[in-house]
Amino acid sequence: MKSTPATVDSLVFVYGTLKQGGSNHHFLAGQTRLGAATLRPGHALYSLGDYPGLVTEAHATEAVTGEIWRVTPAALAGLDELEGIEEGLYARVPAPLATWPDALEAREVAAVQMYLYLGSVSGRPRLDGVWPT
Ligand code: PCA
Repeated sequence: MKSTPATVDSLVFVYGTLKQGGSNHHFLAGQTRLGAATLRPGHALYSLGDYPGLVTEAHATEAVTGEIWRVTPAALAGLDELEGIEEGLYARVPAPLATWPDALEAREVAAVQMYLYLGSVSGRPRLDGVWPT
């Protein structure tokens, strides 16, 4: 599945290896960190080994934590490649935020996206909404 190519900068909520201090953070080199954020309930984070997977889970009550970044179209393309969007490993979808940085305008909050894991998390360790960096 192909995602729509961006022509302007995008806002991305990162919760895993892309976070500051994370193993894939260099993919965000030169991009702008706007601050910390949390997701609304209904999402759960699982460890898949070297990286986490975020899935929707109706009854999950924990707040998954992450960071909001403003990224160029070129950087976004690199992230999509890393996350295996075309292979269907993750999908880039709207991020339903519970809290966000002050720097974000209301209309920007609605535009934030995140990488949702599309594989199975059966038997994987469930984290409490935080991927350690
Ligand atoms: N990288 C993306 C999704 C999972 C991962 O490890 C992120 O940090 O948001």
